[in-house]
Amino acid sequence: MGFLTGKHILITGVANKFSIAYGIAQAMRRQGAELAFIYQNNQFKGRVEELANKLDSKLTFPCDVTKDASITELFKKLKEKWPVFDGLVHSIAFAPRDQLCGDYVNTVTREGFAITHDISSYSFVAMAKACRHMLKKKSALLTLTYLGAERAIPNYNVMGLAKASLEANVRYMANAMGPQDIRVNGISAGPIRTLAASGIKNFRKMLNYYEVITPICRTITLEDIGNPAAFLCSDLAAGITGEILYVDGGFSIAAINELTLE
Ligand code: 0WD
Repeated sequence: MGFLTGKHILITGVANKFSIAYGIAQAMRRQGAELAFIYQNNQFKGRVEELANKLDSKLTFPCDVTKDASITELFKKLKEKWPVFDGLVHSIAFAPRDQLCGDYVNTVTREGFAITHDISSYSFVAMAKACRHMLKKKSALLTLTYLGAERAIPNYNVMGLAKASLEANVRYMANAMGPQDIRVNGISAGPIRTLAASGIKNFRKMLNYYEVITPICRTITLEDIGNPAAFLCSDLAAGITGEILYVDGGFSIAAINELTLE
């Protein structure tokens, strides 16, 4: 018996075994959750089915979050298997590659701004809106954000603005859905080498710096994120909503440490 036994949770954002969403799904399964997954398009279908199987799930559905019709179709199909369910993990972000390098002011475009905000922030509330009627009492929604929402980080650029919007989304959604006994939270994760991260210029150098400056003197693992994600979606976290939980080894609270002085 784990603390998610009896909970049915939909996982988005699994691209491969390195995805944060897969680390979260593994942790949730360890705690007894039943899982369903989405894949963005046929390119990801086989891989997501394989990973879902490893976590004892046969439920995988296509969904492109840029399209309302695709979101509606997802929940129509899910409803045939799960008439009601207990939560959603939103682990989706996208910015055109040319937006993720160089001088922010020179590189940002109206189109790049719109796409990045649409996929990385609006999609969270779009999914909540579409499945609200299927969510049981004590459900929990969770998204993934990054420190670039609050601090200017080189090359993160317009994605930082989208993450700031996503964090505000968490607070407004928590306020709107709280009376329905649904909680909404975010995890601000330290950097992890994934497919999405590979689009950010100098990401590897950032990881090296991270190991030096972080209080726990190492980078974050998928398991480090998965366990608190499982907790936030469980009834153990019944009093927590509208919160951004930092799972970054303490990076965001540190300014300088002994190693940087050597
Ligand atoms: O260092 C990192 N990796 C951090 C990631 C630090 C802090 C936060 N995050 C966030 C990301 O911004 C994102 O919100 O965690 C979330 C998950 O990111 P990830 O696990 O790093 O990346 P990845 O394994 O690539 O999964 C994101 C997936 C997509 O993959 P690609 O790389 O192909 O864009 O989101 C999905 C897709 O599978 N996705 C979509 N799903 C449905 N419809 C869509 C879409 N339109 N676009 C992207």
